[in-house]
Formats: sequence, C-alpha cells, structure tokens
Amino acid sequence: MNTPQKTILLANPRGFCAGVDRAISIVERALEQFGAPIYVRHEVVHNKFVVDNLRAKGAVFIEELSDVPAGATLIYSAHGVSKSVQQEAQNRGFRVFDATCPLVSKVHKEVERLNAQGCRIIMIGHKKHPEVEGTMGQLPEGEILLVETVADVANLAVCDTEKLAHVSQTTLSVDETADIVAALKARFPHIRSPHKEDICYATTNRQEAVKTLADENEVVIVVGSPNSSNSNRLREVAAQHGAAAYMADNAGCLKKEWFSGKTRVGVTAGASAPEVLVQEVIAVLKQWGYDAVRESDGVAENIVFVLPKELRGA
Ligand code: 0CJ
Ligand code: F3S
Repeated sequence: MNTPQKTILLANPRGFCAGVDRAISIVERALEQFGAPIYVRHEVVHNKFVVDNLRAKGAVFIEELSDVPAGATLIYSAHGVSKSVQQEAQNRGFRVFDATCPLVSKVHKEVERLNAQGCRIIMIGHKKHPEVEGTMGQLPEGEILLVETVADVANLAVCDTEKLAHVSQTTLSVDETADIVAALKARFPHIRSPHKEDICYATTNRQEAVKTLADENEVVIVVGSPNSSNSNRLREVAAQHGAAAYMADNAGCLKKEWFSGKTRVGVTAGASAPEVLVQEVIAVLKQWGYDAVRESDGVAENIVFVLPKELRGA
C-alpha cells in the first residue's frame, strides 16, 4: 500500500500587512537617524521576534510615558494611542513619531467626525486591547460605549436611539462582527454604519484565505504571538472551518502530536508575523515528512503606506 504524500499548503495572503511594515520601518529609521535609545510606547506590533530584534538594535519598549526621559524620541505603536497619551507626550516635550496604522487613524478621525455631528458612538472591540483603548480614548472617558459580543448589545443603555453610530477594531473576526452589527441594527434601526467597514483589508483577506486553508487541510498552523489579536482570530476561523488549529510563535512551539496521523497541513501567519518565521516552521515540517509545499492562490495586496516625512531619507 502506498503511504499518502504529506503536504503543506501556504495561505495567500499571509503575514505582514502594510501597517506593520510601516510601523517597523519607522522604528528602524528612527534608530538609524537618531541613534539608540528610541522609546516605543507598547510593542510596536504584537510579535515577540520583531520586538526582540528591535530591542537588540536599541529600541526601548515602555507602557508609561513617565518611563521616558526628557528630550527622548518616542514612537507610538501601530495600534494607536488615546488623546490623553498624545497630550502627555506633548507636555513632556518628546520628539514623537506616529507609527499608528493609517487605517486605525482613519477610525480615530471617524470618531471625531461622528462626535462633532452629535452622534453617540458604539465601538465593537475587545476590552483592554491597545487599539480599543486608543480609539475609545479619542473622546473623554465614558463617551464611547463598548460591545464585545452579540449579548452585550441587549445591555446597552442608550437614551437617543436616533443619533447613534458604530465603529470597530480593525482586526476582529469579520463574521462575528457582522453578527454584532446585525444585532445593533435590529435593536437600533437608525444606527449609522461606517461607509466602509473598519475591519481592515489585511484582516479580511487573511481570514478569507484561512477559510480555504481550513477547508482543504486537517491541521492549520497560524504563525503569530499569543498577544496578537488578528493571529488569534485566524486560529479561531480555521477551527470554525473544521481544522485542528494551533498558534505557533515560532518553529520551536510546534508539537509533534498535533500532526499525528495527519497528511495535509496548512500554514498561515498573522499580520505581525515575519515570513522568516513561516519559513522556519516549513523547515521543521519538512523534517517531519511534509515535503510537498504549495502556495494557495489568493488576492494580491499592493498597498503601501508612506513613512513620516522626516524619516523618508534621500
Ligand atoms: O491593531 C493593529 C493596527 C494591527 C497591528 C498588527 O497586528 P498585531 O498583532 O500587532 O496587533 P493586533 O493584536 O491588533 O492584531
Ligand atoms: Fe493596519 Fe490592518 Fe495591518 S489595521 S496594521 S493594515 S492589520
């Protein structure tokens, strides 16, 4: 009897998005132009490998601006910051570069615009996630209401149901968010939706690709760090589509028992996970007999975000 071939299917698209590329470049260029140390508020992106690398080059990751010395250069992470963080940075006189993804900044502007029009805003997102803190922090505390689940919608206390709008975190599950939006519309028929959903192109494309991956493979590995929201969502989507799905921060996290009796493995990566880590995962899987590697078809992404003027160089 022939033993079946053990295969790897690589998702397309996977890994770095334009916002992550830009955020990492901002830290690297600031290090080149101004020298170490460069202070970064929060992990610039939620990936251990990226953060360790930048730390080795002289980046210092902090959560509190009180830990940044006077006169220092400070970079905001890709997830964005609240108005109070911006104000504190200004008061302390730092040289600031903003690595907030432009697609997050777009949601910040939308919040301001809706507020100026007198709308009460409901944000769909995960409590305590830095992006949610940054977006909700565009307005004074308590102004924006947060919903995390469909069940939360029933508990919202809203006075004026005519002037309502919703925004969302950029890295949520597309399908779960659609359910929450449907629940909001059912309870508040006049609620305003964004012209284009706030969930970004990279999140949408990677979730779409992982569905195909999960449909065609028995096991799906998502390369990404445990604190990466979009990577966690990819694992959940793969599991919902019937695959045994696992996150792996790097090749060293792979467990042989995940693959026992399985011939078809799919591999993808969160928006903050570098391709080098994907290649290391493939190398280990090849050692375990998965030697036929194929790339899936997928939508081409050609979005590039420009760097801040001062860091563009010659
Ligand atoms: O929030 C973002 C602008 C996404 C940044 C890239 O991904 P990651 O893993 O740093 O952040 P999430 O936890 O938001 O997915
Ligand atoms: Fe931006 Fe989406 Fe990436 S919001 S940082 S393009 S995951």
